[in-house]
Amino acid sequence: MISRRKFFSKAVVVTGAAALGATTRSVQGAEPARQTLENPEKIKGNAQSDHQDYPPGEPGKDYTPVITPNGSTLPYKLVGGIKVFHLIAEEVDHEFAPGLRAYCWGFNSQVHGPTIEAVEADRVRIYVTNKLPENTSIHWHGVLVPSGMDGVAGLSQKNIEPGETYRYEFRLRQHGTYMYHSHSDEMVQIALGMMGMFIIHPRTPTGPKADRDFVLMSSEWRIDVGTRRPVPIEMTDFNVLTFNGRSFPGTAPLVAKYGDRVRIRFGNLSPMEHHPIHIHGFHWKITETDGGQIPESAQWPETTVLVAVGQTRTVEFIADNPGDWAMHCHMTHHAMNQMGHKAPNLIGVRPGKLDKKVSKLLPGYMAMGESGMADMGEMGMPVPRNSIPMLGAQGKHDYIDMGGMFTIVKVRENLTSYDDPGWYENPPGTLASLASNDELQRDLGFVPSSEKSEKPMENMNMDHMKMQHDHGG
Ligand SMILES: [Cu+2]
Repeated sequence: MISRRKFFSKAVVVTGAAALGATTRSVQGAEPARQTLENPEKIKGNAQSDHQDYPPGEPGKDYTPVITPNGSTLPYKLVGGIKVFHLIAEEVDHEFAPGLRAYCWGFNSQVHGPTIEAVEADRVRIYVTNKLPENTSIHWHGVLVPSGMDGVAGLSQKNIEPGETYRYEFRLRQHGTYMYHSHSDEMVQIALGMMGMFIIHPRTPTGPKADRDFVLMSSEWRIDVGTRRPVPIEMTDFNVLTFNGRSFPGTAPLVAKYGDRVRIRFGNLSPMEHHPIHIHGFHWKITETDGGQIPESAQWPETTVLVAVGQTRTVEFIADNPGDWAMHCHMTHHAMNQMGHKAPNLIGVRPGKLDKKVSKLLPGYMAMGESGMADMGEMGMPVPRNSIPMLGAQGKHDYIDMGGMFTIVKVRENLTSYDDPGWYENPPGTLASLASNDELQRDLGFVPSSEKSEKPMENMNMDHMKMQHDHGG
């Protein structure tokens, strides 16, 4: 992109020219007056370049399409060189993971809505049909559009009433990772799922091409155990955490071939919380924010990227480490499934015969977590209908007691397709395993027992502490 200063100095010239042409155009209703100022890239070297149109970007030729795990890309139709999309806002009976469904609001029978994908300088026309029982409107989050296309109900446009279809139309003057969401009764409509991702590929790509280009949108929900409708007035205590509207084990794995350059575009439209997304097995670089590309020299290596509410962050890494790798929000309550959050803490408590006594009053009662809670999902504890408290999944080696905003990155050599390749076969000598007594005797000089250590303070430097006391007194 040309620098902002350069752009504005040229823009002054352009504005003069635009003002002359503006009257005719706005009378025709075809172009808003500011249209000439769109797409600073195009203005490069030619201030009169508004008519220098690019042909609509073609998938496979101008860009490699993105992959939305558990989701899809919104199809378009070309009409007179304009990409025409149609979003239908409607109620969706949505499955978060096997065992949990709820009536959400989404688009085109999906939660979240399908990913919109286009190319910089494309002209897009997006129809939005409202099949909800209340008003709505759509905001193109991070996309530079004329004010009247910004979708804030009341401020930028009229509400879209139930049954109505509105037309949004603008030229894409930037590239990067953006989002769309309802901007009418936001608290309810965002809590019920009305959002999606909006990807704009560069017209002239710079930097290495991604072999795998994934899109993951984070969100959070409050669904009380046994109910079928997310609670829109929840302010703090969310109990279902999702990537692309799914909780583990409902999340599809991200599959890559050994050596692939993997790009992941994260977006977060949770009502309230930021998510530090952590990957195992790799360091990634943050290559883009929702404000644009980061120059290579300034790209920041990390293993955890914080994606705040309303932000997008794009990361890239080379899949040079074969295996099954966890990728998840690192807030522990965001990588687990539905809990009441009101269970008493029984870790280390010996309930004795309490279980039996209580179960006379409450059939099916089971005290939780004397030695932790990891086994609750595995035991298949009886749970209310339509709920997934403590649900995890059987993994290759044991039960995986994770849930929520958790997924698996699967990297393999010799892949013939990107279908789920199953569990990773660990090469000999690369799997953590039970230590033998011989090994322990050889390396530690003794075999640790499971008995509680008798003198836990033994190794602490007590003299040092005592000295401090003496001086202090
Ligand atoms: Cu989180």
